[in-house]
Amino acid sequence: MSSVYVHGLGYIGLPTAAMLANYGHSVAGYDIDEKIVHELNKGSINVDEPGLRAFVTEALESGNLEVTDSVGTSKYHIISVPTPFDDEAKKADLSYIEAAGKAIQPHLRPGDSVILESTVPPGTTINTLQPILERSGLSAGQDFALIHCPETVLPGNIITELRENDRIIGGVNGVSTEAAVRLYDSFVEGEIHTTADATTAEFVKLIQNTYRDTNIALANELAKLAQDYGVDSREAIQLANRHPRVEIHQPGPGVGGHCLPIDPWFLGQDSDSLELISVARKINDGMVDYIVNLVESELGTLAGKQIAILGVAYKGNVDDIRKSPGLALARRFQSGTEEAIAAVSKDGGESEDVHVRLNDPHVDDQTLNLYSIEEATENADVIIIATDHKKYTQINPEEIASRMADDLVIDSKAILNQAEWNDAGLDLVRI
Ligand code: SAJ
Repeated sequence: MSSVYVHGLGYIGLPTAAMLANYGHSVAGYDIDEKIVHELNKGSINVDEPGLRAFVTEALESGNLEVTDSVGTSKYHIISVPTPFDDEAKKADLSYIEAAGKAIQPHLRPGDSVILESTVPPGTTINTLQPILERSGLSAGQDFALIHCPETVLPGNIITELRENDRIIGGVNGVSTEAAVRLYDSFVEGEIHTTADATTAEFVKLIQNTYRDTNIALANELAKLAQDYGVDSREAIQLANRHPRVEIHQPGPGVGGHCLPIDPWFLGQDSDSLELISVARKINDGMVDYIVNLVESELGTLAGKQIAILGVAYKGNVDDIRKSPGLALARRFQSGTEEAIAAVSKDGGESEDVHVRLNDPHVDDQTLNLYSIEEATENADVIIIATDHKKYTQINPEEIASRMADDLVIDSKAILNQAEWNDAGLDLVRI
């Protein structure tokens, strides 16, 4: 069994470090954030993911996983640090990868392997990481192995997917690829696929998420078309998907998280060929406006209305609020639509604020003013389901109906039972 350093103990690095340790490797988990290291050493886990606490505890208690605030020598170095996105410039911030490379470089020895798992624009492994590591005087592919092996796990199902998903491994040469295959082979139960170079592996990761984002944009456009024709988009998509070669995704309030809304831009960062993909991004981001306009047309005006948004996590049953459609909706409502403001000014009245109350049973974020479901829906003119949390399917529509000031419910994730909510006297509109 090998010694492995995992650089970055977030959503991917922490479960990866624990997985390797639980498969017998001697693992050092390193993070630049001393608080994370300190808390982990006390047994407190910084990532909310089903089963992860027990999994990490097992790794720590076995003695195979050590969490440390310094970098040392190791046969393998896995880099799983964030690649933040500069929204204005539409560019990846590679500073964490550069910092990881600089931290590894003085400890690099002949025969070692460096594996980049972070999602990056094509070419990052050879153009950004390789030159930094080669400052050691060692040559990538000759003296040390350099590989890109993208992570593909779904938040909410990380431990299972780490083990069961196929992996794509692209080294800077065959020797590099083989070195990484030996490590991943020790715990991956899915198939391991190799590519001739690191850039292909980077590209593959990005097109997986881009496929999903673009497909969701298609679903969102179809949902709007369906509404124009009085068709239930969910039923139509379900029926269309009965065809053996059709797999349309689900419409919703937009695409959140740190992957799907960002990776398409990484793909286009050093190319002029992004067309369909950037339009898809616009369609998905535009779902927030679509919902605001829908609510406004149903209620007549937004002025003075009370709006309950259920769900600020970017997707169901997780606590992650990065690029949350629910929060984007709240911001959009609070800024008011131009039409609403114009209508109010035309009447000569004062612009009345829109009141938004947020609820999310999975999110515990001190920066957000969150309400219980009861508080959020009290006197609400409209309820918007923005996240498909399982808990929302258990809400009693009768109770909700007795609390609301009006009867509009927008179910943007199609999780509520249409008949039951209509029977409770509520006007349920699905996206
Ligand atoms: N969404 C829809 N309609 C759908 C599916 C998803 O609107 O039919 C929305 C979700 O509500 C959410 C967003 O898309 O707001 C993203 O959710 P997701 O579950 O599609 O994906 P992520 O971001 O949680 O994880 C993705 C996964 N990629 C793919 O499925 C191709 C995961 O496997 C990757 O490892 C992860 O990105 C990553 O780290 O890149």
